[in-house]
Amino acid sequence: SDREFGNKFKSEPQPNPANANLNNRQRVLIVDDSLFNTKILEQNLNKDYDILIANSGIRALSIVNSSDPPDIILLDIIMPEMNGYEVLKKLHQEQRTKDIPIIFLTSLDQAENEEYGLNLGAIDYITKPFNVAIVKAKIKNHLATKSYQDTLKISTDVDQLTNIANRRRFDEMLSNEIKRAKRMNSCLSLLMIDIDHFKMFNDTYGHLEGDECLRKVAFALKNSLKRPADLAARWGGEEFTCLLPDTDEKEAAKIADLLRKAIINLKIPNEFSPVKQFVTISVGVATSDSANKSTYKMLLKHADEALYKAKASGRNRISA
Ligand code: GH3
Ligand code: MG
Ligand code: MG
Ligand code: MG
Repeated sequence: SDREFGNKFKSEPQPNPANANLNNRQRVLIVDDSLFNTKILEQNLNKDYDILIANSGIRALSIVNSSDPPDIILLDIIMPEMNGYEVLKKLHQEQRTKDIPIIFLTSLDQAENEEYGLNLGAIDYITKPFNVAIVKAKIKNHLATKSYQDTLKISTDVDQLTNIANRRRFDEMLSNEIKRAKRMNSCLSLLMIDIDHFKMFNDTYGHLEGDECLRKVAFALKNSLKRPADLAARWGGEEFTCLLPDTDEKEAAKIADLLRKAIINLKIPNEFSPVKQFVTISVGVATSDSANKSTYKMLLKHADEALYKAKASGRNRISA
């Protein structure tokens, strides 16, 4: 129940994205140039879903791109300016919108139209005149599949304990960003972050407090990164990484120091720590600059070595 969910994640500053939709109604976008059709559909669906309406393909694209994408789209085909096939193609070109299930709802009742629509990637194809009960049942089934897929996607990309990106997600992003940095001739920085004397923290306060500390640190790291392209991830254990595209070493060192301060400012007691009375981190900085390109392995190795230096020279500091 919601109550259990609330207790389990009580200390969690943000809801688990896997469950984020529990209280929110799913959103259905209806795209049809006929006001009569949109009205009928809206009246029959608005008890169960939040309804968005677009009376043209262009309008549909602007709705999808200006807010959170809907969970499913009912899409007419024959419309002025841009037909439904074109709308689907555009949505499938973008990472952000390519997984929204689309059901064609159309008066084109020829087999070749249906075959074409399904081959373009529509999840279903319903011809007009439609039976409202069947449309409803199909939407319900497709939405169930979609939310199952969303849950799976989150569990492959998100670390269970801390709710930030996991190692798999980080590896994927790092490979992409290395390619992009080469293509664009830009810098790419990577931070390797390790909590200082965390074994002592666990020994003093117990593993449950340890887990709580990891969640707080993860949340603070993620929140301290201000640009949407930056990524904070849990590398494993008490180690975290940040990926900073288009960031040179000087700038990366600045960000690393901001993160270091953000963690001290959490004021999580670690009273026997030789470093400070609070939980602290050490950070290793590695940069692949536009002149001196690095590979995946080189960046990680450099960041690791820098982290080791930060540890050896006293902890609660950054090193490049
Ligand atoms: P250093 O300053 O050199 O990094 O010392 P440290 O004690 O942090 O390093 P060490 O690698 O010896 O200890 C890491 C500790 O992190 C040991 C392990 O029990 C703890 N740890 C790793 N993963 C988790 C976790 O998921 N939850 C909790 N509570 N502790 C964890
Ligand atoms: Mg039409
Ligand atoms: Mg460690
Ligand atoms: Mg450590």
